[in-house]
Amino acid sequence: MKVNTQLYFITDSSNFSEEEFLSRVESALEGGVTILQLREKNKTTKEYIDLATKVHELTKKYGVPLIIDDRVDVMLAVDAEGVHVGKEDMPVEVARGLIGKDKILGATAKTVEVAKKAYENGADYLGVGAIFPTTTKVKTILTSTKTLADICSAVPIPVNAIGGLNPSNMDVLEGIDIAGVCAVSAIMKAPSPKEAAKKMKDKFLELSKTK
Ligand code: TZP
Ligand code: MG
Repeated sequence: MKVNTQLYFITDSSNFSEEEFLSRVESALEGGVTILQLREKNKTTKEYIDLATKVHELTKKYGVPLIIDDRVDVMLAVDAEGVHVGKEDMPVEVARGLIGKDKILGATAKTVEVAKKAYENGADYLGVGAIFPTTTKVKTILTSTKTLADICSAVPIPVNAIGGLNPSNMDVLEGIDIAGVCAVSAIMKAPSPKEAAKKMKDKFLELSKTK
């Protein structure tokens, strides 16, 4: 499945009321997010499905694919466009078998070897990082821009950079053949998610021109 990952927004609902969270999600969508991942670590299955249903209403309004982090069951329950799996989640080939060929499957990769395997096993895109230290709650290690570039050369699918990225530090990505950038905090916690999303997308597009 071909997918536009130029501006990949990953949500984090912690510390927001549901109303504030949904309004921030919509603001980010107005700012030009091209793909959106709902990432919830502390919700019951019912709560995850309820929130995913509401977020899906918004993403559909903006024609943006909704990816569910980790949970194939939640993705199937709300008929979201895809699912993203990390190292400790369901293996890529198992997820692909469950979701079928028409859904989007994303995977995390921190080495060329893992990236190639994920591609061979059915991943449609890869997230690579953390490029910078992150304040978002996640088990991750730093990934060098050299590894990021090597992964881009090793697989034919879109590769996105992730981790601590914001428009003022994205210059380190210049010249690397990424398909897009991912962000949680830079958009989620911004005074205006719409403006933050716009700036991040503009910066990515400016960097892509120099390739
Ligand atoms: N995987 C690697 S870093 C990260 C994930 C989910 C979090 C990125 O969040 P932020 O706030 O954009 O640094
Ligand atoms: Mg995960």
